[in-house]
Amino acid sequence: MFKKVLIANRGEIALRVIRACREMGIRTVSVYSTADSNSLHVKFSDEAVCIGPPPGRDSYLNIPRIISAAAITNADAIHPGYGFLAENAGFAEICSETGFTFIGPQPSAIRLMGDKSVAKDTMRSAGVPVVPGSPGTVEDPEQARRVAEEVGFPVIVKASAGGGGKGMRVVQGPDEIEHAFVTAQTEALAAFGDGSLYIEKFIEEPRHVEIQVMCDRHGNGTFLNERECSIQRRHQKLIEESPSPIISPELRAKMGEASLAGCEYVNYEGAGTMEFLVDRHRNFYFMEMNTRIQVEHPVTEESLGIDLIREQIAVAAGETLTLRQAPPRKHAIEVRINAEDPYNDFRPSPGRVTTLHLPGGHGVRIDSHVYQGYTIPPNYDSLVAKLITFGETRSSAIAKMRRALDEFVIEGVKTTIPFHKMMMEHEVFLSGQFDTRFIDTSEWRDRLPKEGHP
Ligand code: MV4
Repeated sequence: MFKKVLIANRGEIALRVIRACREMGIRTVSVYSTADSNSLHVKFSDEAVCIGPPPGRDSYLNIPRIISAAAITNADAIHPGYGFLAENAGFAEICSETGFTFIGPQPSAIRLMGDKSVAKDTMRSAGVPVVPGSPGTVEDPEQARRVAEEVGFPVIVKASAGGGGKGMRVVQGPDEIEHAFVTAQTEALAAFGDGSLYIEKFIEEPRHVEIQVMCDRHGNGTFLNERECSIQRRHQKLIEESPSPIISPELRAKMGEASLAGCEYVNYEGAGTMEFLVDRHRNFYFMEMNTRIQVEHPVTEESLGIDLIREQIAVAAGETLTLRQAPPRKHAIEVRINAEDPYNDFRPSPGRVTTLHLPGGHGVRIDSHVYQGYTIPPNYDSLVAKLITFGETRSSAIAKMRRALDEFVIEGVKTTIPFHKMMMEHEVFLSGQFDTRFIDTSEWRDRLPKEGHP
Protein backbone atom coordinates (compact mmCIF):
# COMPACT_ATOMS: atom_id res chain seq x y z
CA MET A 1 0.00 0.00 0.00
CA PHE A 2 1.05 3.60 -0.52
CA LYS A 3 2.87 5.31 2.34
CA LYS A 4 2.13 8.85 1.20
CA VAL A 5 -0.45 10.32 -1.19
CA LEU A 6 -0.43 13.84 -2.62
CA ILE A 7 -3.88 15.29 -3.27
CA ALA A 8 -3.86 17.51 -6.37
CA ASN A 9 -7.08 19.30 -5.50
CA ARG A 10 -8.81 21.56 -2.98
CA GLY A 11 -12.12 21.94 -1.16
CA GLU A 12 -14.36 19.16 0.02
CA ILE A 13 -12.91 16.48 -2.28
CA ALA A 14 -9.38 17.11 -0.99
CA LEU A 15 -10.75 16.65 2.52
CA ARG A 16 -12.66 13.52 1.49
CA VAL A 17 -9.44 11.94 0.15
CA ILE A 18 -7.42 13.00 3.22
CA ARG A 19 -10.01 11.35 5.47
CA ALA A 20 -9.89 8.07 3.50
CA CYS A 21 -6.07 8.10 3.62
CA ARG A 22 -6.09 8.69 7.39
CA GLU A 23 -8.35 5.70 7.90
CA MET A 24 -6.01 3.60 5.73
CA GLY A 25 -2.86 4.68 7.59
CA ILE A 26 -1.55 6.63 4.58
CA ARG A 27 0.20 9.97 5.08
CA THR A 28 -1.08 12.91 3.04
CA VAL A 29 0.34 15.93 1.24
CA SER A 30 -1.88 18.86 0.32
CA VAL A 31 -1.10 21.42 -2.33
CA TYR A 32 -2.71 24.83 -2.15
CA SER A 33 -2.85 28.19 -3.85
CA THR A 34 -2.41 31.43 -1.92
CA ALA A 35 -6.23 31.81 -2.03
CA ASP A 36 -6.50 28.60 0.03
CA SER A 37 -3.89 29.06 2.76
CA ASN A 38 -6.67 29.02 5.40
CA SER A 39 -8.38 25.96 3.96
CA LEU A 40 -9.16 22.80 5.91
CA HIS A 41 -7.35 20.54 3.43
CA VAL A 42 -4.15 22.41 4.33
CA LYS A 43 -4.78 22.00 8.06
CA PHE A 44 -5.93 18.35 7.96
CA SER A 45 -3.11 16.91 5.86
CA ASP A 46 0.26 15.83 7.26
CA GLU A 47 2.15 18.18 4.95
CA ALA A 48 1.17 21.06 2.70
CA VAL A 49 2.95 22.74 -0.18
CA CYS A 50 2.00 26.15 -1.58
CA ILE A 51 2.07 25.82 -5.36
CA GLY A 52 1.22 29.31 -6.54
CA PRO A 53 -1.25 32.17 -6.92
CA PRO A 54 -5.05 31.73 -7.19
CA PRO A 55 -5.58 31.20 -10.95
CA GLY A 56 -5.91 27.49 -11.73
CA ARG A 57 -3.24 27.55 -14.46
CA ASP A 58 -0.71 28.82 -11.88
CA SER A 59 -1.65 26.33 -9.15
CA TYR A 60 -4.11 23.39 -9.29
CA LEU A 61 -3.69 23.03 -13.06
CA ASN A 62 0.07 23.56 -13.09
CA ILE A 63 1.60 20.14 -13.74
CA PRO A 64 5.29 20.99 -13.07
CA ARG A 65 4.43 22.57 -9.70
CA ILE A 66 2.33 19.60 -8.60
CA ILE A 67 4.95 17.06 -9.69
CA SER A 68 7.63 19.10 -7.88
CA ALA A 69 5.52 19.09 -4.71
CA ALA A 70 5.18 15.30 -4.97
CA ALA A 71 8.94 14.95 -5.51
CA ILE A 72 10.08 17.13 -2.61
CA THR A 73 7.66 15.42 -0.19
CA ASN A 74 8.52 11.94 -1.46
CA ALA A 75 4.91 10.95 -2.20
CA ASP A 76 4.12 7.55 -3.79
CA ALA A 77 0.88 8.44 -5.50
CA ILE A 78 -1.24 11.39 -6.63
CA HIS A 79 -5.01 11.58 -6.22
CA PRO A 80 -6.50 14.13 -8.67
CA GLY A 81 -10.02 14.40 -7.15
CA TYR A 82 -12.51 15.75 -9.72
CA GLY A 83 -12.15 18.73 -12.06
CA PHE A 84 -8.70 20.35 -12.51
CA LEU A 85 -6.31 17.60 -13.78
CA ALA A 86 -8.54 14.59 -13.05
CA GLU A 87 -9.25 13.84 -16.73
CA ASN A 88 -5.99 15.11 -18.21
CA ALA A 89 -4.35 12.11 -19.92
CA GLY A 90 -1.06 14.02 -20.23
CA PHE A 91 -0.96 14.56 -16.48
CA ALA A 92 -1.66 10.87 -15.77
CA GLU A 93 1.19 10.01 -18.15
CA ILE A 94 3.63 12.46 -16.54
CA CYS A 95 2.78 11.09 -13.09
CA SER A 96 3.85 7.58 -14.05
CA GLU A 97 6.88 8.81 -16.02
CA THR A 98 8.09 10.67 -12.94
CA GLY A 99 7.51 7.69 -10.65
CA PHE A 100 4.16 8.52 -9.04
CA THR A 101 1.07 6.33 -9.24
CA PHE A 102 -1.84 8.27 -10.72
CA ILE A 103 -4.94 7.23 -8.73
CA GLY A 104 -7.20 6.78 -11.71
CA PRO A 105 -7.40 4.92 -15.01
CA GLN A 106 -4.60 4.46 -17.54
CA PRO A 107 -3.81 7.51 -19.72
CA SER A 108 -5.06 5.60 -22.79
CA ALA A 109 -8.54 5.15 -21.28
CA ILE A 110 -8.71 8.82 -20.27
CA ARG A 111 -7.70 9.88 -23.79
CA LEU A 112 -10.16 7.52 -25.48
CA MET A 113 -13.10 8.75 -23.39
CA GLY A 114 -12.04 12.39 -23.75
CA ASP A 115 -13.03 12.32 -27.42
CA LYS A 116 -16.83 11.86 -27.22
CA SER A 117 -17.19 10.67 -30.79
CA VAL A 118 -14.42 8.06 -30.40
CA ALA A 119 -15.87 7.05 -26.99
CA LYS A 120 -19.29 6.53 -28.57
CA ASP A 121 -17.92 4.45 -31.45
CA THR A 122 -15.86 2.37 -29.01
CA MET A 123 -18.88 1.72 -26.80
CA ARG A 124 -20.99 0.78 -29.83
CA SER A 125 -18.33 -1.79 -30.74
CA ALA A 126 -18.45 -3.11 -27.17
CA GLY A 127 -22.19 -3.71 -27.56
CA VAL A 128 -23.32 -0.76 -25.42
CA PRO A 129 -26.51 0.92 -26.74
CA VAL A 130 -25.75 4.37 -28.20
CA VAL A 131 -28.00 7.06 -29.69
CA PRO A 132 -28.49 6.51 -33.45
CA GLY A 133 -26.37 8.93 -35.44
CA SER A 134 -23.22 9.47 -37.46
CA PRO A 135 -20.51 6.89 -37.14
CA GLY A 136 -17.45 9.01 -36.32
CA THR A 137 -17.49 12.71 -37.11
CA VAL A 138 -19.22 14.67 -39.86
CA GLU A 139 -16.94 16.79 -42.02
CA ASP A 140 -19.32 19.36 -43.54
CA PRO A 141 -22.94 20.58 -43.44
CA GLU A 142 -23.86 18.47 -46.47
CA GLN A 143 -22.75 15.22 -44.75
CA ALA A 144 -24.52 16.42 -41.59
CA ARG A 145 -27.75 16.87 -43.57
CA ARG A 146 -27.49 13.35 -45.05
CA VAL A 147 -27.04 11.78 -41.59
CA ALA A 148 -29.92 13.87 -40.22
CA GLU A 149 -32.28 12.77 -43.03
CA GLU A 150 -31.31 9.18 -42.28
CA VAL A 151 -31.94 9.23 -38.50
CA GLY A 152 -34.81 11.74 -38.79
CA PHE A 153 -35.23 15.21 -37.28
CA PRO A 154 -34.84 16.56 -34.67
CA VAL A 155 -31.11 15.87 -34.37
CA ILE A 156 -28.37 17.25 -32.14
CA VAL A 157 -24.94 18.37 -33.31
CA LYS A 158 -22.24 17.77 -30.68
CA ALA A 159 -18.55 18.62 -30.36
CA SER A 160 -16.26 15.58 -30.12
CA ALA A 161 -14.01 17.46 -27.73
CA GLY A 162 -17.02 18.73 -25.76
CA GLY A 163 -18.90 17.37 -22.83
CA GLY A 164 -20.99 19.26 -20.37
CA GLY A 165 -23.02 20.88 -23.14
CA LYS A 166 -20.51 23.15 -24.91
CA GLY A 167 -20.64 23.13 -28.70
CA MET A 168 -24.11 21.53 -28.85
CA ARG A 169 -26.95 22.57 -31.21
CA VAL A 170 -30.42 21.07 -31.57
CA VAL A 171 -31.65 21.05 -35.17
CA GLN A 172 -35.39 20.80 -35.92
CA GLY A 173 -35.28 20.62 -39.72
CA PRO A 174 -33.03 20.57 -42.82
CA ASP A 175 -33.01 24.35 -43.29
CA GLU A 176 -31.37 24.84 -39.86
CA ILE A 177 -28.54 22.36 -40.24
CA GLU A 178 -25.95 24.49 -42.02
CA HIS A 179 -26.21 27.29 -39.43
CA ALA A 180 -26.08 24.79 -36.52
CA PHE A 181 -23.04 23.06 -37.99
CA VAL A 182 -21.10 26.30 -38.52
CA THR A 183 -21.92 27.83 -35.11
CA ALA A 184 -21.23 24.58 -33.21
CA GLN A 185 -17.94 24.14 -35.06
CA THR A 186 -16.86 27.73 -34.35
CA GLU A 187 -17.78 27.36 -30.66
CA ALA A 188 -15.96 24.02 -30.34
CA LEU A 189 -12.87 25.36 -32.07
CA ALA A 190 -12.77 28.40 -29.76
CA ALA A 191 -13.46 26.37 -26.58
CA PHE A 192 -11.40 23.22 -27.23
CA GLY A 193 -9.15 23.99 -30.20
CA ASP A 194 -10.89 21.11 -31.98
CA GLY A 195 -13.90 21.71 -34.23
CA SER A 196 -14.83 18.06 -34.90
CA LEU A 197 -18.56 17.40 -34.69
CA TYR A 198 -20.83 14.37 -34.65
CA ILE A 199 -24.57 14.04 -35.00
CA GLU A 200 -27.22 12.03 -33.26
CA LYS A 201 -30.98 11.74 -32.96
CA PHE A 202 -32.28 14.26 -30.41
CA ILE A 203 -33.84 12.45 -27.44
CA GLU A 204 -36.82 14.42 -26.09
CA GLU A 205 -37.54 14.60 -22.32
CA PRO A 206 -34.36 12.70 -21.48
CA ARG A 207 -33.35 11.65 -17.99
CA HIS A 208 -29.70 11.59 -16.97
CA VAL A 209 -28.95 8.29 -15.26
CA GLU A 210 -25.37 7.19 -14.66
CA ILE A 211 -23.81 3.90 -13.57
CA GLN A 212 -20.90 3.80 -11.11
CA VAL A 213 -18.24 1.24 -12.00
CA MET A 214 -15.04 0.11 -10.30
CA CYS A 215 -12.41 -2.14 -11.86
CA ASP A 216 -9.04 -3.47 -10.76
CA ARG A 217 -5.98 -4.23 -12.93
CA HIS A 218 -6.51 -7.99 -12.58
CA GLY A 219 -9.60 -8.06 -14.79
CA ASN A 220 -12.24 -7.78 -12.05
CA GLY A 221 -14.97 -5.19 -12.37
CA THR A 222 -18.32 -4.42 -10.82
CA PHE A 223 -21.14 -1.93 -11.25
CA LEU A 224 -22.45 -0.14 -8.20
CA ASN A 225 -25.95 0.76 -9.36
CA GLU A 226 -27.17 4.04 -10.75
CA ARG A 227 -27.45 7.67 -9.79
CA GLU A 228 -30.34 9.78 -10.98
CA CYS A 229 -28.95 13.20 -11.94
CA SER A 230 -31.73 14.82 -13.99
CA ILE A 231 -32.11 17.90 -11.78
CA GLN A 232 -29.49 20.12 -13.40
CA ARG A 233 -29.07 23.74 -14.38
CA ARG A 234 -26.80 24.59 -17.30
CA HIS A 235 -25.22 21.14 -17.03
CA GLN A 236 -24.47 21.64 -13.32
CA LYS A 237 -26.14 18.99 -11.20
CA LEU A 238 -28.09 20.28 -8.22
CA ILE A 239 -29.69 17.10 -6.81
CA GLU A 240 -28.63 13.47 -7.21
CA GLU A 241 -30.08 10.28 -5.79
CA SER A 242 -29.60 6.53 -5.75
CA PRO A 243 -31.51 4.45 -6.63
CA SER A 244 -33.27 6.31 -9.46
CA PRO A 245 -37.06 6.45 -8.99
CA ILE A 246 -37.54 5.12 -12.55
CA ILE A 247 -35.03 2.27 -12.72
CA SER A 248 -36.39 -1.26 -12.17
CA PRO A 249 -34.11 -4.10 -11.05
CA GLU A 250 -34.27 -5.46 -14.63
CA LEU A 251 -33.25 -2.15 -16.22
CA ARG A 252 -30.50 -1.68 -13.58
CA ALA A 253 -29.09 -5.09 -14.48
CA LYS A 254 -29.16 -4.26 -18.21
CA MET A 255 -27.48 -0.87 -17.76
CA GLY A 256 -24.96 -2.32 -15.32
CA GLU A 257 -24.03 -5.22 -17.61
CA ALA A 258 -23.71 -2.87 -20.59
CA SER A 259 -21.46 -0.57 -18.54
CA LEU A 260 -19.24 -3.45 -17.48
CA ALA A 261 -19.01 -4.71 -21.08
CA GLY A 262 -17.81 -1.23 -22.04
CA CYS A 263 -15.20 -1.24 -19.26
CA GLU A 264 -13.93 -4.70 -20.17
CA TYR A 265 -13.62 -3.69 -23.82
CA VAL A 266 -11.15 -0.91 -22.92
CA ASN A 267 -9.51 -2.77 -19.97
CA TYR A 268 -10.68 -0.01 -17.68
CA GLU A 269 -9.01 0.40 -14.26
CA GLY A 270 -10.26 2.36 -11.28
CA ALA A 271 -13.49 4.25 -10.57
CA GLY A 272 -15.57 5.45 -13.49
CA THR A 273 -19.05 6.57 -14.43
CA MET A 274 -21.01 5.70 -17.56
CA GLU A 275 -23.51 8.44 -18.34
CA PHE A 276 -26.73 7.44 -20.06
CA LEU A 277 -29.74 9.22 -21.46
CA VAL A 278 -32.98 7.38 -20.67
CA ASP A 279 -35.93 8.23 -22.92
CA ARG A 280 -39.64 8.15 -22.03
CA HIS A 281 -39.89 4.52 -23.16
CA ARG A 282 -37.02 3.62 -20.78
CA ASN A 283 -34.57 3.00 -23.61
CA PHE A 284 -31.07 3.87 -22.47
CA TYR A 285 -28.22 5.24 -24.55
CA PHE A 286 -24.54 5.71 -23.66
CA MET A 287 -23.56 9.41 -23.70
CA GLU A 288 -20.14 9.85 -22.10
CA MET A 289 -17.82 8.16 -19.65
CA ASN A 290 -16.31 10.11 -16.78
CA THR A 291 -12.92 8.65 -15.90
CA ARG A 292 -12.77 10.09 -12.37
CA ILE A 293 -14.52 9.99 -9.01
CA GLN A 294 -17.53 12.30 -9.18
CA VAL A 295 -18.98 14.97 -6.91
CA GLU A 296 -22.09 12.84 -6.32
CA HIS A 297 -20.25 9.63 -5.31
CA PRO A 298 -21.64 9.82 -1.72
CA VAL A 299 -25.16 8.80 -2.81
CA THR A 300 -23.74 5.51 -4.07
CA GLU A 301 -21.72 5.14 -0.86
CA GLU A 302 -24.72 5.75 1.40
CA SER A 303 -27.11 3.64 -0.65
CA LEU A 304 -24.73 0.66 -0.59
CA GLY A 305 -22.78 1.26 2.64
CA ILE A 306 -19.39 1.33 0.90
CA ASP A 307 -16.31 3.62 0.68
CA LEU A 308 -15.52 4.40 -2.96
CA ILE A 309 -12.41 6.49 -2.25
CA ARG A 310 -10.88 3.77 -0.11
CA GLU A 311 -11.55 1.23 -2.88
CA GLN A 312 -10.20 3.61 -5.53
CA ILE A 313 -6.93 3.96 -3.62
CA ALA A 314 -6.72 0.21 -2.96
CA VAL A 315 -7.15 -0.78 -6.62
CA ALA A 316 -4.64 1.91 -7.69
CA ALA A 317 -2.16 0.25 -5.32
CA GLY A 318 -2.71 -3.04 -7.16
CA GLU A 319 -5.07 -4.72 -4.71
CA THR A 320 -7.86 -7.00 -5.87
CA LEU A 321 -11.33 -5.47 -6.01
CA THR A 322 -13.39 -6.37 -2.95
CA LEU A 323 -16.64 -4.60 -3.87
CA ARG A 324 -19.46 -6.77 -5.20
CA GLN A 325 -22.59 -5.94 -7.11
CA ALA A 326 -25.60 -5.65 -4.75
CA PRO A 327 -29.09 -4.18 -4.86
CA PRO A 328 -29.56 -0.76 -3.19
CA ARG A 329 -29.79 -1.07 0.61
CA LYS A 330 -30.99 2.47 1.26
CA HIS A 331 -32.30 5.44 -0.65
CA ALA A 332 -29.80 8.32 -0.62
CA ILE A 333 -30.27 11.90 -1.84
CA GLU A 334 -27.62 14.59 -2.20
CA VAL A 335 -28.26 18.30 -2.59
CA ARG A 336 -25.46 20.65 -3.59
CA ILE A 337 -25.35 23.69 -1.37
CA ASN A 338 -23.59 26.30 -3.48
CA ALA A 339 -22.72 29.91 -2.64
CA GLU A 340 -25.16 31.08 -5.30
CA ASP A 341 -28.33 33.15 -5.13
CA PRO A 342 -31.33 31.14 -6.40
CA TYR A 343 -33.43 34.34 -6.34
CA ASN A 344 -31.03 35.94 -8.86
CA ASP A 345 -30.38 33.33 -11.54
CA PHE A 346 -27.94 31.45 -9.27
CA ARG A 347 -25.47 34.32 -9.30
CA PRO A 348 -22.25 33.41 -7.41
CA SER A 349 -22.12 34.76 -3.85
CA PRO A 350 -18.59 34.27 -2.49
CA GLY A 351 -17.51 35.85 0.81
CA ARG A 352 -17.06 35.26 4.51
CA VAL A 353 -19.25 32.72 6.30
CA THR A 354 -20.12 34.66 9.46
CA THR A 355 -22.41 32.04 11.05
CA LEU A 356 -22.45 28.30 10.40
CA HIS A 357 -24.42 25.51 11.96
CA LEU A 358 -24.37 22.17 10.19
CA PRO A 359 -27.19 19.63 10.55
CA GLY A 360 -26.53 16.14 11.88
CA GLY A 361 -28.33 13.20 13.38
CA HIS A 362 -29.68 9.94 11.99
CA GLY A 363 -29.32 9.44 8.25
CA VAL A 364 -27.48 12.71 7.60
CA ARG A 365 -24.01 13.18 6.08
CA ILE A 366 -22.23 16.43 5.25
CA ASP A 367 -19.16 16.63 3.03
CA SER A 368 -17.84 20.16 3.36
CA HIS A 369 -14.62 22.10 3.77
CA VAL A 370 -16.35 25.20 5.13
CA TYR A 371 -16.16 26.41 8.74
CA GLN A 372 -17.47 29.48 10.55
CA GLY A 373 -15.19 32.41 9.72
CA TYR A 374 -13.97 30.82 6.45
CA THR A 375 -13.99 33.02 3.36
CA ILE A 376 -15.20 31.32 0.18
CA PRO A 377 -12.79 32.60 -2.47
CA PRO A 378 -14.21 33.82 -5.80
CA ASN A 379 -11.59 31.91 -7.81
CA TYR A 380 -13.02 28.39 -7.85
CA ASP A 381 -16.36 26.56 -7.91
CA SER A 382 -19.09 27.66 -5.52
CA LEU A 383 -19.68 24.35 -3.71
CA VAL A 384 -20.12 25.01 0.03
CA ALA A 385 -21.38 21.62 1.18
CA LYS A 386 -22.89 18.41 -0.06
CA LEU A 387 -25.80 17.45 2.16
CA ILE A 388 -26.67 13.77 1.89
CA THR A 389 -29.57 12.07 3.62
CA PHE A 390 -30.47 8.41 3.50
CA GLY A 391 -33.23 6.14 4.73
CA GLU A 392 -35.14 2.96 4.03
CA THR A 393 -37.33 4.63 1.40
CA ARG A 394 -37.23 7.64 -0.90
CA SER A 395 -39.84 9.41 1.21
CA SER A 396 -37.87 8.87 4.43
CA ALA A 397 -34.72 10.25 2.75
CA ILE A 398 -36.78 13.29 1.64
CA ALA A 399 -38.20 13.73 5.17
CA LYS A 400 -34.67 13.72 6.56
CA MET A 401 -33.55 16.18 3.87
CA ARG A 402 -36.36 18.62 4.81
CA ARG A 403 -35.40 18.33 8.46
CA ALA A 404 -31.65 18.72 7.74
CA LEU A 405 -32.24 21.76 5.50
CA ASP A 406 -34.28 23.34 8.32
CA GLU A 407 -31.40 22.80 10.78
CA PHE A 408 -28.82 24.26 8.37
CA VAL A 409 -27.79 27.80 9.33
CA ILE A 410 -25.37 29.72 7.15
CA GLU A 411 -24.97 33.50 7.13
CA GLY A 412 -22.68 35.81 5.20
CA VAL A 413 -23.22 34.22 1.78
CA LYS A 414 -26.35 33.40 -0.21
CA THR A 415 -26.86 29.71 -0.88
CA THR A 416 -29.02 27.26 -2.80
CA ILE A 417 -30.69 26.09 0.46
CA PRO A 418 -34.01 27.88 -0.31
CA PHE A 419 -34.08 26.19 -3.73
CA HIS A 420 -33.63 22.77 -2.14
CA LYS A 421 -36.30 23.46 0.53
CA MET A 422 -38.69 24.30 -2.31
CA MET A 423 -37.69 21.19 -4.26
CA MET A 424 -38.32 18.88 -1.29
CA GLU A 425 -41.97 20.07 -1.41
CA HIS A 426 -42.36 20.19 -5.19
CA GLU A 427 -44.92 17.64 -6.42
CA VAL A 428 -42.94 16.95 -9.60
CA PHE A 429 -39.80 16.09 -7.60
CA LEU A 430 -41.85 14.11 -5.07
CA SER A 431 -43.51 12.11 -7.87
CA GLY A 432 -40.13 11.10 -9.28
CA GLN A 433 -41.50 11.97 -12.75
CA PHE A 434 -39.05 14.65 -13.88
CA ASP A 435 -36.47 14.97 -16.65
CA THR A 436 -33.46 17.14 -17.47
CA ARG A 437 -35.70 20.06 -18.56
CA PHE A 438 -37.15 20.57 -15.06
CA ILE A 439 -35.30 23.81 -14.15
CA ASP A 440 -35.94 25.40 -17.55
CA THR A 441 -39.57 24.38 -18.02
CA SER A 442 -41.19 23.88 -14.58
CA GLU A 443 -42.87 26.41 -12.33
CA TRP A 444 -40.64 26.77 -9.30
CA ARG A 445 -39.40 30.39 -8.93
CA ASP A 446 -42.60 31.67 -7.32
CA ARG A 447 -42.50 28.76 -4.88
CA LEU A 448 -39.16 29.69 -3.33
CA PRO A 449 -39.54 30.59 0.34
CA LYS A 450 -40.09 34.36 0.73
CA GLU A 451 -36.62 35.91 0.80
CA GLY A 452 -35.28 36.35 4.32
CA HIS A 453 -38.09 34.16 5.73
CA PRO A 454 -36.90 30.55 5.77
C1 MV4 B 1 -28.42 14.84 -25.70
C2 MV4 B 1 -29.72 15.28 -25.39
C3 MV4 B 1 -30.76 14.82 -26.18
N1 MV4 B 1 -30.51 13.99 -27.22
N2 MV4 B 1 -28.24 14.01 -26.75
C4 MV4 B 1 -26.09 17.54 -22.52
C5 MV4 B 1 -24.68 17.48 -22.06
C6 MV4 B 1 -24.05 16.39 -22.81
N3 MV4 B 1 -23.39 15.51 -21.90
C7 MV4 B 1 -25.12 15.71 -23.57
N4 MV4 B 1 -26.34 16.43 -23.33
C8 MV4 B 1 -27.49 16.08 -23.96
N5 MV4 B 1 -27.35 15.23 -25.00
C9 MV4 B 1 -29.26 13.61 -27.48
N6 MV4 B 1 -29.05 12.79 -28.52
C10 MV4 B 1 -29.88 16.14 -24.30
C11 MV4 B 1 -28.76 16.54 -23.58
C12 MV4 B 1 -29.02 17.43 -22.47
C13 MV4 B 1 -28.81 17.01 -21.15
C14 MV4 B 1 -28.32 15.76 -20.85
C15 MV4 B 1 -28.11 15.36 -19.56
C16 MV4 B 1 -28.40 16.24 -18.53
C17 MV4 B 1 -28.88 17.49 -18.79
C18 MV4 B 1 -29.09 17.91 -20.10
C19 MV4 B 1 -29.59 19.17 -20.35
C20 MV4 B 1 -29.78 19.57 -21.64
C21 MV4 B 1 -29.49 18.70 -22.70
